[in-house]
Amino acid sequence: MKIEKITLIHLKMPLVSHFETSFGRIYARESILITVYAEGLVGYGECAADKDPGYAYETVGTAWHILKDFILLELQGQDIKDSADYRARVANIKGHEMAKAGVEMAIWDLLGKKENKSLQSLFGGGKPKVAVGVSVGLQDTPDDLLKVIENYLADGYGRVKLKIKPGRDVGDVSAAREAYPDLKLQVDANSAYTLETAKAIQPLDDLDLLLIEQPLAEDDLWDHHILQKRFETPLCLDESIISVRHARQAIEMDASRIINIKAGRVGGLSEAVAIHDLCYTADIPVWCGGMLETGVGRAANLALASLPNFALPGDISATDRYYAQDITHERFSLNSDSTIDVPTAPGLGITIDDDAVKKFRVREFSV
Ligand code: OSB
Ligand code: MG
Repeated sequence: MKIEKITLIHLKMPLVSHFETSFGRIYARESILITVYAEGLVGYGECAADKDPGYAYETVGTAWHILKDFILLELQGQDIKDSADYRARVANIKGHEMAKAGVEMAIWDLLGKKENKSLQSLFGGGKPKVAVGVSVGLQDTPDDLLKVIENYLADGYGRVKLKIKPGRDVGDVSAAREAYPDLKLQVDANSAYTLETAKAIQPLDDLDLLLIEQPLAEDDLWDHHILQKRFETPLCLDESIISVRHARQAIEMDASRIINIKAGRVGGLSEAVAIHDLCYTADIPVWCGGMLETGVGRAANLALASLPNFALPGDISATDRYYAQDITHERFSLNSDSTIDVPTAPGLGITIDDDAVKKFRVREFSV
């Protein structure tokens, strides 16, 4: 596909409610919408990097720089065959997986449109709908937390993930478990602990949790292995897994008995599918993580999560949970069985609301 033009649009979209994790609170989500024009077709991608380097070192600012000054220059006027071809062309750029993944998503969207196939069918995913849950941010008090959970359960979510941090862990999670003895519950620390401070969360092991996500630092694979020996509850890595290689090493080390897959974090959908395949062979269940995506990234997550080894509910909630107004015409809604339908139209299966993009646009760049 001969690339004719690429546009970057930095967006800032208000969230319906603030989202707080161990690394901070946000009221709006910033991201980059990438539009690639080729052969009369238009492909869309979303760069998952956030405004601040709290979850990962990448930010909207670093991604903008890497896209504008490196990745786009590699692609301008080039004939790109597919995702593998694209990845080969950006292989000499170290790191910056979220920047790379944003463009790769647009290439998948173009490929699907060209071949008249949905992303789901290009990936070989079978499920018409995928099981989803909701990721609940830190609240001001345990009472507020119970109220928020109650509302999400009323919406129909069948699985809840609670964000934790030192001092806001065993108390909050015990309160939730006491109120909802049968709830599918899991926690995410976003790397807020060390082997030493993680002694405080040992009681979580008795709360019947599905998993404990990323308790230690992203570069602490070995310490996760040591921590796993203290827990019956499976540890699940998010930030630490940035490639198939990391996934293999974490599995061999028994540092991660379940893996959270996010295409943005691992450099794109192809790498995400490869991690899925590796875990399938290794008998390690996976689930699809989320990054408060717009409808663009949400559509990609749904296609990815339709692969067979996505055995646990994903952090892919309905559009309403995040945005009163989204940049896609399509809004994703929750079915009564805590699932969301996988898009079936060609490519990502979404269309862009240009007025919404204009409204949320911070800056724009084209080559
Ligand atoms: O760690 O999974 C995470 C959001 C932004 C950055 C990191 C994470 C998250 C979430 C929200 O937990 C998941 C979602 O609903 O999109
Ligand atoms: Mg996480």
